Amino acid sequence: MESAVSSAREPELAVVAGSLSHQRMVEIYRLMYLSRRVDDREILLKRQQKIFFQISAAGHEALQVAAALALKPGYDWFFPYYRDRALCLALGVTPAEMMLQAVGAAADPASGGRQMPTHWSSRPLHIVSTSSSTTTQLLHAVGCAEAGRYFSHHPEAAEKDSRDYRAFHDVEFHGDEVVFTSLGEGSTSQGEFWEALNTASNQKLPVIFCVEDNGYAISVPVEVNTPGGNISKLVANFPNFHFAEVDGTDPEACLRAFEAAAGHCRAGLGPAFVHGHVVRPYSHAFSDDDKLYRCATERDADALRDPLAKMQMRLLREGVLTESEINALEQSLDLLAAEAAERALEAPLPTVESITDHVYSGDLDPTSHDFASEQIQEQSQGSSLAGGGLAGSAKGSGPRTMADLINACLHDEMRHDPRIVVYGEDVADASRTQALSEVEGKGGVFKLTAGLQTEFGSERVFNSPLAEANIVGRAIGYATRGMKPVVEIQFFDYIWPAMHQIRNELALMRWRSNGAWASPAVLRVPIGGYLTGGSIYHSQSGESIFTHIPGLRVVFPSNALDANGLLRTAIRCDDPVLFLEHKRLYRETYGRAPYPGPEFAIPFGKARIVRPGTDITLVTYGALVPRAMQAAQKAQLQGIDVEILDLRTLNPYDWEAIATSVRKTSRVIVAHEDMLSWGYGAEIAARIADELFDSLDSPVRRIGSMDTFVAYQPVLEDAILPQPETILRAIIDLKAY
Ligand SMILES: Cc1ncc(C[n+]2csc(CCOP(=O)(O)OP(=O)(O)O)c2C)c(N)n1
Ligand SMILES: [Mg+2]
Repeated sequence: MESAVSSAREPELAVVAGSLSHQRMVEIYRLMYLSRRVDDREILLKRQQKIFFQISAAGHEALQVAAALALKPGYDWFFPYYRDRALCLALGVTPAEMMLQAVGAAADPASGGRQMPTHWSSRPLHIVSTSSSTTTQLLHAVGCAEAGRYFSHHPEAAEKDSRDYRAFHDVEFHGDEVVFTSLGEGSTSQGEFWEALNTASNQKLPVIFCVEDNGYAISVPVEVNTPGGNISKLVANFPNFHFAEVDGTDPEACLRAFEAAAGHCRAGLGPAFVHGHVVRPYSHAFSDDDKLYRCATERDADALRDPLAKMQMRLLREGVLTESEINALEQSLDLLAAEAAERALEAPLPTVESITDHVYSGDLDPTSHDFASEQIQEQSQGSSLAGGGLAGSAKGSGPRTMADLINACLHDEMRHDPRIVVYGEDVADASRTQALSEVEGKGGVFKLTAGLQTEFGSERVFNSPLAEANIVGRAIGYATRGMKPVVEIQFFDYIWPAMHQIRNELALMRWRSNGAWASPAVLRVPIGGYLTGGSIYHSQSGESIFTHIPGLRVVFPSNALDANGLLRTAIRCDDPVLFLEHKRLYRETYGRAPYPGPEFAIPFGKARIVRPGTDITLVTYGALVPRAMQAAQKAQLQGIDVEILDLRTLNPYDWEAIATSVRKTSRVIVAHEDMLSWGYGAEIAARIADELFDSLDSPVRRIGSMDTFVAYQPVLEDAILPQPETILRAIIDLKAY
């Protein structure tokens, strides 16, 4: 964006060893003061109701400016949190750009009017879009650092490829880059804080974690969040870290701390943890009043530590600037902030028509013909199944299971695309590589990733910690750097710890950054019941919870060939995909198919007519497809001709196919394994009733499981889940209506 006011950051300044040069001190004060004045200007606008939210960096400026000055914007990477105005100013975000976000202007370069002020994003400066969610950004930082390391080990992976998502992702990397991420001390209570430290420590990643400790999380004092009241003491035993605990109101101490931290990271020694004690003179946010929960003596003591006042005193005391020089500098910065606000208030607003821009990729449409190569190809030479892949069952020609063809697709795509990494719980053949030569290998609890580590190495295929948010959060970091993480959540039943990352981060990255960033990761997730003994925690469905998330593609194949072709599209497209694999179908006789070759792809949003018919349309997917087939065959004996549509992808879904079939049959059942109430079928049924009312000869019928969880005892499981007989009864009923 052309900004009206130029960057606040001056060219690199030399640091006099041991002490700050006068020039450096003035620069630090300039940035700290400007940050405070932009906050003050925003507070004024908020009082005038010209902006709609305000949260400030007041009291944190010294720590933040020091961090920025120790690092390199556009070279290093940044995952800040909402208080980091001084950091971002010092990195090069302009006051004008900040004000454009505050008013919600179309030209707001961070989000186009979609995010609150101080929700940072800048591609040129390498500031990756962050959310309001405390702590999620730390795992993105970890994935980002892993991606940077990967590209520096495999520079060839940075090459573009016009055939897939790679065409739209420029890759930049430097061998000694550092990733910076920050959070408040209260946010260290989040599990994802510990999950991020875990991986950064274990993998010696060049991540600087900066805790800006102002002693409060809104109204909650530090000792409530942190046992003992000091986070540095709790994290001190993580291996490979460089630790620093500093007075965060002293810019010189902070600068030294960040320089040492960056040095540790750039040297490849591991991550760093900088804990700065700061103050919070402006309450938590505009809407908060800390007089309600802090006593006066405490607030007065804080006021004495205000970094801005302290730095001003230092400039005077050390003869760096005279009082009149300070006044002149401050006036020029006041003007800068005021001008930025005035211009922003005149800026055009986003159009209502633009609201749906960037929910999904506008560049690469996974429903397009480019992804249609559905004709089965002859088994090609050197096919995936000949080498690597599943042992035994996968070898030789002939029909293959869904498990085989998913595994084959992973092998093919990893050969085709060096940007793919595969990780998750137990997905490696063996974490201890010395064991690999002696053992067959695990390759996933369902063996879907078998042989991948053996063929592609431990840098591309590895086990994650047992932490689902860690898996998805890191995938987001990888994907924002242009890589393609294809990760596994071991069971759908355990996806919930990652829900925050999926709903608030993965699916939102493109929309909230107005198209600047994207995180097109693939999450492979075994789902569903009919396992006989799977019980509550290995049988859950729940796909409608995910189809209710804009920005996320949801795929649910019912047979081997579809799984192969749809997984290829999921990997090659540029949107995040939840790829649901029904565990019961992995090795079924139903739906086996020959290996279709390494280029076989199926577009999203195209249903398959599994069985043509004239009397009733049965819309379904997943494990209900074979059960619907059984029911339809029995119905045929009674003279009822059922047409079965397998949706194959749930978001997007093939409305045209549904409408065409319903217009022909005039009767429709929507059937799924998931619970009936508020399920996926409710949406489809409502739309049919709404748009196809005139074509219907009977009500729209739904089939789903009972509104309960799946029990262990098979008698109960059978009663809870829909069976072929349940479907047959509904068919007969509806025909008679
Ligand atoms: C996951 C999550 N839970 C709750 C909130 C609401 N919230 C916003 S800021 C905040 C307090 C954060 O305190 P701290 O981490 O100390 O940072 P500070 O604001 O003090 O800099 C809370 C609870 C949120 N944004 N995200
Ligand atoms: Mg705090």
